[in-house]
Amino acid sequence: MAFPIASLESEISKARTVPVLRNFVDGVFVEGQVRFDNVSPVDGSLVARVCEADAATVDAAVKAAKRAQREVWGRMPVAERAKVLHRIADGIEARFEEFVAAEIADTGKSQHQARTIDIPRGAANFRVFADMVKVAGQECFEMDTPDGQGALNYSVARPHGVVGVISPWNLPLLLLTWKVAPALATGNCVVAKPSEETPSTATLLAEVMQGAGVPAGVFNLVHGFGPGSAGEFLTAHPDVDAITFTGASATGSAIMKVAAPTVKPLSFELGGKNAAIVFADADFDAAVAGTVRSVFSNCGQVCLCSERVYVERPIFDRFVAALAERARALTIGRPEDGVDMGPLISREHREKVTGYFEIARAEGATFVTGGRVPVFGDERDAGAFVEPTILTGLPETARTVREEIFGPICHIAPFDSEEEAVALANDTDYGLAAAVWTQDIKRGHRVARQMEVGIVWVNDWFLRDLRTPFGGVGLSGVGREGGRHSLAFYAEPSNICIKL
Ligand code: NAD
Ligand code: 6OD
Repeated sequence: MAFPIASLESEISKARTVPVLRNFVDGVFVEGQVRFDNVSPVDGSLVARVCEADAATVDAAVKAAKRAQREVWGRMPVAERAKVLHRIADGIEARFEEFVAAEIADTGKSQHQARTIDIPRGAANFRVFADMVKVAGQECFEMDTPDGQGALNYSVARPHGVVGVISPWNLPLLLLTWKVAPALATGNCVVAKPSEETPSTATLLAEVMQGAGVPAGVFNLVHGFGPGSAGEFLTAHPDVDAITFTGASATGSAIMKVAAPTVKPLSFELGGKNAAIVFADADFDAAVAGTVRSVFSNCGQVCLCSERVYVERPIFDRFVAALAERARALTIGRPEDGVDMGPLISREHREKVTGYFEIARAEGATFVTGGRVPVFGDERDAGAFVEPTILTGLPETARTVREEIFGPICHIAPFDSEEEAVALANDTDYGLAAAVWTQDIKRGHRVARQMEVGIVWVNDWFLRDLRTPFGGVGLSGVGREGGRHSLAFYAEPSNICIKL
C-alpha cells in the first residue's frame, strides 16, 4: 500500500512505539497480512496493532492442534498434563503485573477489578482444573445376564480433539482461561480467539504457554473479528471438534447456525438481564453495598450484573435513595488514579448504552441519577465513559427493562409480595443469574429455588466456587461449565461393556 510521506512517517513511528500482537500457531508467533488497531477506551490512544488471522492461519492453527492432540497431548498421562497446567498458573502469577497492565490497557477497567478478580482467576482456573482432572472418576455398573456370568459396564472419558474457544472482552483473561484450562486438562488441544477488543492478555498467555513447556500446537491463538474473520473461520472449520463460546446471545445463535452442518458439540455462556430481589427484612447496608457491586462492577459489564432490581415496598424509597447516594459517590476516570469505575469497552458500545438512555427517556423513566456522558475537560473526553445510572418508573414491558444493556445501569421497581417478586424476576427471555437479599434463610432458599436461572446468590453476588455449575437457561446459554460439568463437556464418556 502506498502512503503519502507524512502518513508513512507516522506509520513508521507508530510501528516503533506501539506493540504488535501476533497470532500463536504451532508454538510460534506469526504475523499476518492485515493489522487492526486496538484502542484504549480511556482516551482513544493506540494500545497495540494486532495481526488479524486469515483463513490460512486459522487452518494452520487447527491442523497444528489436531496433530499435537493425537501425537502428544492426548497421550500424555493426566498427572503430567496437570503439572503443565500448574506451570501455566505459575507463569501467570510470575508476570502478574504485566497481565494487570495489559488487561487495564485494553479495557480501562479499575485496578481493583483487574488485581482482585481478572488476573487471579486466570491462574486459579488452571489450578482448579489441573487438580480436578487428577481425581475425576467415571461410572461403573455391574449387570446381570441370563447366563448368570454378568457383564461389567464402565465409562472412559474421551477428549473431543480440537476445541475452538471464543471469548468476549469484559473479563478477557478470566473468561478465556475458564474454557482453555478444562479443555487442556481433559486432553484436548485448543485454538482460541479472544475478542478483537482485548487481544493483549491472550497474547501474554501464549508467551506463558511457551515458557511453561506446553508442547507446540497444544495452545494456538488467532486474533480477529467474528463474521468473515477468524471467529467464523474457526467455527466453520470441519476439523474443529467442539466449540465453547462466551458472548452475546445473538452471536451464539449465529455460531449455532455455522456449526450445525458438522453437528459440533457446543457450550454457550450468553447474555443476561439479571434480577436482584431485596426483601424488607434484608440487612439493609449489606443489600445496598451488594447491589452497588452487582450493578456497577466493571462498569456494569459483567454478564451476571443486576440490571433489574426489585425492592419490597416498605423499604423502596429508602433503598433507592441509598443506592443513588452510593452511585453518585463512585469515582470515574483513569484506572491508574485508583477510581471505582473506568470507561465502557469502546465508543461503539457507549453508543449502545447511551441509546438506551434515550429509549428510557422516551419510555418515561425517571433518572434518579446518571444518564449522561461525563465531561472531564481533558483527554478522557476521547474515551468511552458514562455515568452510573439508576432508573425508576418504567413498566415491565419497557425495552429498557427487557433488553440486555451491559452498562452501569439498573431499573428499580417495588414489589408487594414474595410471589410477585418471583414472577417479576422470572418474566424475562434470559435466565443467567439472580441475587436475593433477605435475613430469612428459609425465604432465601424458597425464592432462590423458584428462580429460572443458572446461578442464584442469596445475600451476596459473584461469589465463585469453581467446582459449581455455571451457565444459563433461555437466551442465556446452553449447557453448564464449572467443576465436573466442565470435565463432562470437554471429555465425553464412552461406555465399555465387557461380557464376563
Ligand atoms: P460478542 O458476542 O460480540 O463477541 C464475543 C466473541 O465472539 C468475540 O471474540 C467476537 O469476535 C466473537 N464473534 C462475534 N461474532 C462472531 C461470529 N459470527 N462467529 C464467531 N465468532 C464471533 O460479545 P461481546 O460484546 O464481546 O461480549 C458481551 C456479551 O457477552 C454480553 O451479551 C454478555 O452478557 C455476554 N457474556 C456472557 C457471559 C456468560 O458467562 N454468560 C460472560 C461474559 C459475557
Ligand atoms: O466466574 C466465572 O467463571 C464466569 N464464567 C464469569 C462470567 C462472568 C460474565 O461476565
